Amino acid sequence: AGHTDSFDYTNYHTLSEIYSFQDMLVAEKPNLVSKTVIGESNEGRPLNILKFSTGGTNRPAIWIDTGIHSREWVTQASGILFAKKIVTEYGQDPALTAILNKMDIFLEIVVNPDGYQYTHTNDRMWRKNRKPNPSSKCVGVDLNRNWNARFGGPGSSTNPCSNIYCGPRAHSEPEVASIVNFVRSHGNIKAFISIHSYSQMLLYPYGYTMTPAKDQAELYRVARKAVTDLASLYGTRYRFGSIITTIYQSSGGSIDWTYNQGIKYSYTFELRDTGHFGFILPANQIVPTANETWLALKVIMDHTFNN
Ligand code: ING
Ligand code: ZN
Repeated sequence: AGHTDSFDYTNYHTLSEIYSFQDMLVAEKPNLVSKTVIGESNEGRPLNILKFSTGGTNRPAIWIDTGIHSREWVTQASGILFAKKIVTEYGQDPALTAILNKMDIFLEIVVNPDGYQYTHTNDRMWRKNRKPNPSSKCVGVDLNRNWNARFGGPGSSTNPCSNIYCGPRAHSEPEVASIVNFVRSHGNIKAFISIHSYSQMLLYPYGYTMTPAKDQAELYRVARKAVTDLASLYGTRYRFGSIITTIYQSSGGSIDWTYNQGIKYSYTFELRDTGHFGFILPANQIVPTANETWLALKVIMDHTFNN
């Protein structure tokens, strides 16, 4: 077994390499990081989350997930870097230290492990999970259309062959249901941040309706500060706003569900780029992407901590 100091953060990694990274980090910092298996995927793979905590019981928490869509490789790669940054910055960075002295951070780096494996072995552009659909030759459910937030509505499809197929019913997929159960049973999650690529956007609810979220003014202000800090590092420009007005209408998405559960700071990122490389972002952009995104995440985490 290696050490996370010598992990190659500048390249994309296989699923088993990501699993061993997680175990290395836990072994190195057992007082700060632990791993919980919240369920298993359709094909039986573990759904791991990392918990960063300095103590307490059921502290207010921040949730971050990457890789709900398997082909968005810069997100899982950035998730690895966020995990490493949390352990190196704790005790060094005053803002993060203050946050972790009062709150926990949960990070699910590979929400869709079956899809991720499939992007390495069969189809680099695979988005959905790998659930066989009865009565169809097409495989997979879009895990970001499977949530109980106008499930099956506009911006999703009931056709199993579609890349935005919502699945047979809300929370039908174990990759989604395990997060739903976790969020419900935890009961004290204050921010829920789900990370996609690509488009360079920071989005907040709603995706299914033009009706503004009741906290829209605050969500807007925090997003503006987050994208400003993000751009301060390398000049990367992000658009921001509600999902429906900024990217497209979409029903059954995760942050619409978490927002309706009362998690006010529900955000989605669309990381680099704006389409030149798209999902096939060159590996030399992993570290800068994670670095700039981390600044935006800290704005959202800091605001959550102070409110
Ligand atoms: N984009 C997201 C998608 O699932 C999105 C956009 C975000 C929709 C949040 C709904 C809620 O289509 C990508 N790149 O997958
Ligand atoms: Zn996505």
